[in-house]
Amino acid sequence: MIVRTIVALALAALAASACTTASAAQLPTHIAIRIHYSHFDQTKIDVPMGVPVTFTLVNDDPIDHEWLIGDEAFHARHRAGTEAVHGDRPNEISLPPFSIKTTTLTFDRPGPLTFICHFPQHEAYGMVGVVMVKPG
Ligand SMILES: [Cu+2]
Repeated sequence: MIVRTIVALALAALAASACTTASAAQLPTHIAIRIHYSHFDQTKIDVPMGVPVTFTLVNDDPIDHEWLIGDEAFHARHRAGTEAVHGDRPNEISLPPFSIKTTTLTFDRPGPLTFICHFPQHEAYGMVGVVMVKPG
């Protein structure tokens, strides 16, 4: 009888957790992305809309990379190389070898954005990830 009660409690706990969907308020606002062997260690990240989200970008490679986040039109400009050299824009981060940089962005629209390293061949090699902005 005791065992049956414990099983019932465990099932109830499982059902309760399964019903809990992550609201935007519960999503992380501090995210670390590590680059190693020319890959991002996370490629699908959910973030909340309308609040500052801080990204810590760690380049563990002996070569340069970059972390550029935006929509398709933004990436099309970077692929074509018509965008100016990256300055201090918070969505365009240059990452020298073995560097760590932090940037904070507030996303004001829901939906997916892509982060890509636009160094030659890096996108094709797989340096691509998606940030999904979730409304609150
Ligand atoms: Cu790269």
